[in-house]
Amino acid sequence: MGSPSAPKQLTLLLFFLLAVPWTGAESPAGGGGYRVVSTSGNRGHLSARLELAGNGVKEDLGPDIQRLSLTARQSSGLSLGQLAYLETHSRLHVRITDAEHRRWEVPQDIIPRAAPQHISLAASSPRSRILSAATSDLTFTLHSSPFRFTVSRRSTGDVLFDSSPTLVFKDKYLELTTSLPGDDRSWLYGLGEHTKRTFRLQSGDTFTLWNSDIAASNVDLNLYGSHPFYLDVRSGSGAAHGVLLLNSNGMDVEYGGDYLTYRVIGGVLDLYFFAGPSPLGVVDQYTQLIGRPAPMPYWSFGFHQCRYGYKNVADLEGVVAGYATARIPLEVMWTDIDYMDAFKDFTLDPVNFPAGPLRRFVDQLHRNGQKYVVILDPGININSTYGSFVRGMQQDVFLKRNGSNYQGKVWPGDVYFPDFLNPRAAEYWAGEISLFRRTIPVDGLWIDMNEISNFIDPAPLNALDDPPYRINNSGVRRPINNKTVPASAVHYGGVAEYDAHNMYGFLEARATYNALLKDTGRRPFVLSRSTFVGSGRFTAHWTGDNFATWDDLRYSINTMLSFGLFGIPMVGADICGFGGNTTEELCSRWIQLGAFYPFSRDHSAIGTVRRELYLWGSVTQAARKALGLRYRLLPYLYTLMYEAHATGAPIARPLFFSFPNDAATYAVDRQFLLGRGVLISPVLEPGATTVDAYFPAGRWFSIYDYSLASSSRTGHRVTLPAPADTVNVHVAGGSVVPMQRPGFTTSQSRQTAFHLLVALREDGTAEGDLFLDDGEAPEMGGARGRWTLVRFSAATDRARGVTVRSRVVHNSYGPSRSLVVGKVVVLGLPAAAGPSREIAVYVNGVRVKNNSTSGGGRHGFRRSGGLGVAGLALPVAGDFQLKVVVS
Ligand code: MIG
Repeated sequence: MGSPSAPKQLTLLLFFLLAVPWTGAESPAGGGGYRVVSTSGNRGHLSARLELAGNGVKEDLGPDIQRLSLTARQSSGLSLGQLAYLETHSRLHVRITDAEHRRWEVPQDIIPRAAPQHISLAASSPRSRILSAATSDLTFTLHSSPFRFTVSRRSTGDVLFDSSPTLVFKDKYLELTTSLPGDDRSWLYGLGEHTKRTFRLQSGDTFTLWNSDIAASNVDLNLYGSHPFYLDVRSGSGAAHGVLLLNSNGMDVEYGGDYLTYRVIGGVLDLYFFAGPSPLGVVDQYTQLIGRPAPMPYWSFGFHQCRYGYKNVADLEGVVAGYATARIPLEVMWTDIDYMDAFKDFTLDPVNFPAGPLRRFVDQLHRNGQKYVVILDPGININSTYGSFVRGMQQDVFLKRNGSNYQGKVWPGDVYFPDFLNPRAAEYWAGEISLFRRTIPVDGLWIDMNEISNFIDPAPLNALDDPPYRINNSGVRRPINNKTVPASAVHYGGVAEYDAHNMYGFLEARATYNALLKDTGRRPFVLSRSTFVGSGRFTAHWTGDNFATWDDLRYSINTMLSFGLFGIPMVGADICGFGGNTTEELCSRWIQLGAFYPFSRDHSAIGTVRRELYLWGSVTQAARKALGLRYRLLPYLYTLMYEAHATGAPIARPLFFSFPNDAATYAVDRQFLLGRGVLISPVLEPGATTVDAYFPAGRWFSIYDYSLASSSRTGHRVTLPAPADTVNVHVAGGSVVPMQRPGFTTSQSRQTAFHLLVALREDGTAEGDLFLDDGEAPEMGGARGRWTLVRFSAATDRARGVTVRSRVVHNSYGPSRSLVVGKVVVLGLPAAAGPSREIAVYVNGVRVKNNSTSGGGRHGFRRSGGLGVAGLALPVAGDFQLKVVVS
């Protein structure tokens, strides 16, 4: 733990500072602010008392709080229970709150973290101070009169955060501004959930965080989730850092290019700075605090088919048969609210989805190696003949207002909402899920409407319903009660909905995850629409109600990449578009992109044209090819899931994650990477037959024909052919990509031999990992889990040969011992002169017979220095050395 007393090499340097004037942009607030009246500190920890300076500001928003406390501390960012000790201190925590009264904060139970330190009253006189651990790259500087603080990066001298003296701290309004170096020097990403035209945050935008059932087809409005976290990349140094405001209250975050202003309607200013300096480092440090992404079952990486409006069991059966006939992989069949009896959770429509036929359908899916997922909404219909309602009343689990259960309206009519802050509600929910699973053994659950969505606008009851500062809800400063439960509703423990609102989806996801875990004993799969900081520990996410438009196809990349930053790597958008009538061409291009969403699901709205992938010839063709490639890449994708779970690394990543020093990658949001080195360059415009792709420095090989698409010392743009049936996918030099053969289901694919695609970088080397486990054990990796991790590496030698090595790092997954590598393809050898060269293959030093090819074969193979060795049977869970000599 990074407690201030533990690490020996921590040194706190205290300096007197000259008062440095704030250099940031003029804050819109003007005036106001605080001054430091006392400070104290010890190693790695600093406290200060602040007092209101002057007469206060913005009186219409309420009186200013007179006395504040500030604490700042450095830590290694290790989570509780971790034994390892980090040499570098990557996290800085700055907390400002009322010195005399407790205020609402995100509960420890939601984001476990070190308790705030008590402030010693025997403090020294006010002075400006620097908090700087010798091993940290982050330096905190406190300026006393007027109070402000800066966070700098020691190694580059960059000022990362520079607070304006115009801090405002009232009961229901907090305002904090930082200056930033400006558009071209500081690139910000994150602050969601919003649909954005670009992945990068645009100066002039305000990001409102207040969970809302607003369709994702709306650009720049507050949507379903709240993630007050941003990643900031400085183009001068290529260094990245992250900033989290850990606060669950509604807020507007205004980004002006050279400043960022938080306007928050409650809670405390609880800021965490993550030092990076690599983008992967930032996400690692961030997810150490908020929790690592939950492992997802292997099957959830298969293709999913859903629709709002499936009519009956026969309709579902027809869709499953349609995929089988068209030979398009289908892993998971879904059902929306249509299956319920009058939209009541845990019931079945007795006419269209009766228990017997539905159960037989699900059993058949399971025999096919396929899975079944259904939707749940939080609202429980008020109806004394409805078991789930009766039990909920008996157990008293519902959200209250004014002393009785709060009554809202959703699909089933009048409803009460389980109060997931109440531990009894989680038990109740688990009981209902378990009962339902006895009838229909669903494999996962989809939780929708959990913002909470309400079809009525609750009238204000007290001041919480109409706070003095109106956040920009829905883009037009709608009241915070708009289409949700009232802010004056009361949760377990007396917590106001005003404070807890943004956490409801998190809490429901946690309850649902725990319910599935308990009932099945297997790794849960939960898909939640609403999310908060840390939701990735329990759930996947889809981007909500997009529209079948080319714009929404494009914007889906921005949201997907943002959720990777938020620690929710299992994310995807509704393929072919949810609302509106899709077209054959749009659907084709959408499956070509969507086949590479970490979570790949086709979904559509009731009353729109059907869009199952077998319905149009060209879509079928595009789907077979793109999903075929996805399934070949399953071992790679699943290994990325392991990496995400172990380190927080997103599965789908922006290009700058692999190329942080190439400033030309910072604006790229029409392409993305899977992991470090698989580049997806989809078509995003109608009528296009080419795609304009950016290739960072190094070698890039086509994954289809192994041709070298780009090889350069600097990044550059290349126009690639993009015929209707093909999505461009390239592998970066330096990657070893483990693949298998495609199948109709992931379990079929998992039976096949591995194929290693070894793409050498210029110096003739490459590396890559392969993670294996049974795909459904609750734990992924870890001390008690059964898993195998193999590290592959390749290097060329002077004798025109190449050696591919595997090293088994961990090996407790028994079945991995019977799996073999059947084929190795190496790209990027010095070009072979002719197709008929002599090739000798040695396995662990012994020459073996095999089918090998150099040059010839596929188009482009020879020119890219390709060499293939097939007919191998190298046990994947044993170290091996494969040497190929070309003479
Ligand atoms: O009021 O369950 O975003 O995916 O199909 C609409 C019906 C409720 C919204 C979800 C969408 C789902 C739909 N739901």
